[in-house]
Formats: sequence, C-alpha cells, structure tokens
Amino acid sequence: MSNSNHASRARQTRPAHDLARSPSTRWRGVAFGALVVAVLGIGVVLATGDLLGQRGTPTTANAIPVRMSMAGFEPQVITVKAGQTVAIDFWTTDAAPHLQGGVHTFISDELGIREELPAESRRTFTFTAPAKPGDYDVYCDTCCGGKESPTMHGIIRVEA
Ligand SMILES: [Cu+2]
Repeated sequence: MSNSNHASRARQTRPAHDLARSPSTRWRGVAFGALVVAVLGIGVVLATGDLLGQRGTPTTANAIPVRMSMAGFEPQVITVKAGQTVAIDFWTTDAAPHLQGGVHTFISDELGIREELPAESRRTFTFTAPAKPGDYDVYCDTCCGGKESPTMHGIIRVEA
C-alpha cells in the first residue's frame, strides 16, 4: 500500500517537475537555434559578397586590386612607380541603392583621373603615374559623404 502511494506520488511530482523545467529548456533550444541561424546567415552573406565582388577577372596583367566599400579604399595607400602605366583592378560588393548614381568613383583631381565603378562589379582601368614622386589624393565622391568625408579618401603613393 505504502509502496503504491510512493509510486503515485512520484508519478504526480515528475510531471510537475517537467513543467517547471521544460520552458527554460525550450528557450535555451530556441536561443541556440537562433544563434546558429544568425552565424550561418552572416557566413552566407560574407561568402556571397566576396563571390559577387570577385566576379570576373582583371583584363590587365599586374593590375592592382583595390576594393571600394563604405569603409573606403582598400588598400588605402596604393603604391606605384613614377611614370609607370598603372592598372587598377577596381571592385565592390556594394549594392546600387547605397551609391549616388549607382556607382563608386575613383577621382584624383591632381592626376586628372575620374573613373566610375557600377554597384556589385569589377573593372580595370589604367592611368599614367606622374613623374614626380609623392603622395597624391584619391577619393570617392558618390557615397558616405564623398569628398568631405576623410573615410572616402585614399593615397596614390608615387615612388621614384
Ligand atoms: Cu564610394
């Protein structure tokens, strides 16, 4: 008799215990699932972005890869030789709505360069480096504050 009483009490307490415990367990499961989805999502976005940006291949040998983004030019310092014909392999993963006229720009007033780069694309252009060594300014004027924003400036470093 007392045995069956014990058993029934145990049977009654276990469901109560499960009820008290399962919500937090379920929440932990949901939180973990959300974390996994978020991490995978970020990975996919990064991988896709890089694939989009690297679509196509440079048409000019020895072109210098320069990535343009909301963070500016990458690399920020582009080193070239005086008098050299420089090929820039210019690319971006940014989407058109973030860019004025749907393009990033590569502008150097001092060197007379003005090139456009459509959203999510890659193109190669060339210019002739000046004979005079020094640092020359380059900027993008079609996003993130343009010429007024220090972030949108890079340097073309001309070495002798
Ligand atoms: Cu830009």
